Amino acid sequence: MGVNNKINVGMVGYKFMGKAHSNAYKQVNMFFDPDAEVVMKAICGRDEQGVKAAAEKFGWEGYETDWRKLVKRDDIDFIDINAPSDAHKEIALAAIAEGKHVFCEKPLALNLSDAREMLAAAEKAGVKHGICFNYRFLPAVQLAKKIVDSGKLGEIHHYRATYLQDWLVDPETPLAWRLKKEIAGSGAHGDINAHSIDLARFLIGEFDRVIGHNRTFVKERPVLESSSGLTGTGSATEKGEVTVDDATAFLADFKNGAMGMFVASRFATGRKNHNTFEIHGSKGTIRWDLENLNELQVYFREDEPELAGFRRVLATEPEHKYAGNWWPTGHIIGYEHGFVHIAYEFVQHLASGSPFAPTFEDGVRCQEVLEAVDLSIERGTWVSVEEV
Ligand code: SOE
Repeated sequence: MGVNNKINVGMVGYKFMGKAHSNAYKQVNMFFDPDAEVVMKAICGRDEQGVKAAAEKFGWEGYETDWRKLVKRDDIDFIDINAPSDAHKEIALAAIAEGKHVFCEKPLALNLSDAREMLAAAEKAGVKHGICFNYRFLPAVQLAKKIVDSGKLGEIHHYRATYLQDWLVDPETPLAWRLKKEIAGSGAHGDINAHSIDLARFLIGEFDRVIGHNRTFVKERPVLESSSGLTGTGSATEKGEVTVDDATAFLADFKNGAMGMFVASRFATGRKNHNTFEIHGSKGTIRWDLENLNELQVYFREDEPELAGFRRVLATEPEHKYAGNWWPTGHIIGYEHGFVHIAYEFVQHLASGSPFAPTFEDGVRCQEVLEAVDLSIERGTWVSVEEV
């Protein structure tokens, strides 16, 4: 892997996730001791002025304006894809054909068949692959996983998740690429329920069946010249149709017998990035909220009755995975640190073959649940995840 113990990354995308991933690669070398140094070879984007400025600002050695050229470069070991969702499959298949390992933003693809094609291609080519479900890699979420796996919660009865934002509640917010089905694949459902589905699979296991419903509250929005990022920039000229969900909620049965409740919305006024889970077991409960990402609320029935109650664990101690790589006890970390941790683990996976998840397999499993919910909405009935 790599030359002189270096791992050379080429990245497609230079906006929001491009910045988050660039920051992650820079910080891996500074705060972790990877088995190979990450070299930020080239960042790629269609707009030369924009991608050139990003390369200089983010610290890339160079830039490309055509991903077809990037994936062919001999001085690159893996391709990081964080372009809009409709580009994931074509870029990944081309990179895999060139023998490149691939690290892709979520959701893996526009739909399940594309996601399955990407997984099959990566497995056939024998390249390594990963998907950026970054929230698994925050210390408090790693602690949640450790608690569940230890059996300290007992039998899991309920898993409740929300992913609530409100950046679309103003009907004058312009039509961005995330609101067009042909580019994003789906709206709040594929964008943020995807995270909740992955966290549930990571923490308590596989889904059995689902039933959902959804809304598109605002059916058309102002169209801007450049509909980049979350909301776009420029002056509105006309209105365009919103072709994705603004909110999707669903019930779930897990294979382990737990009951699931999920809701993702971009119209949850006042909630900015309210990614939460609460897990109720026969012996205790844990609750996590991205807006307080260093904290895990815990409740254990074994506590003395007069002292029973939820208490806050601050996951910033050396005992908490990844926390010790940053600062002394109690010095909290932020949203961007989950990306540094997943980047470190993927680089280690490439450099020394250490285990890595989530892979494209997890991307496919997530897409299966997403599409089972969509099918259940069409039919108005429960749908088994194995059916899609
Ligand atoms: C917008 O909903 C968004 O940027 C998602 O695309 C990310 O995956 C999530 O982590 C934050 O919100």
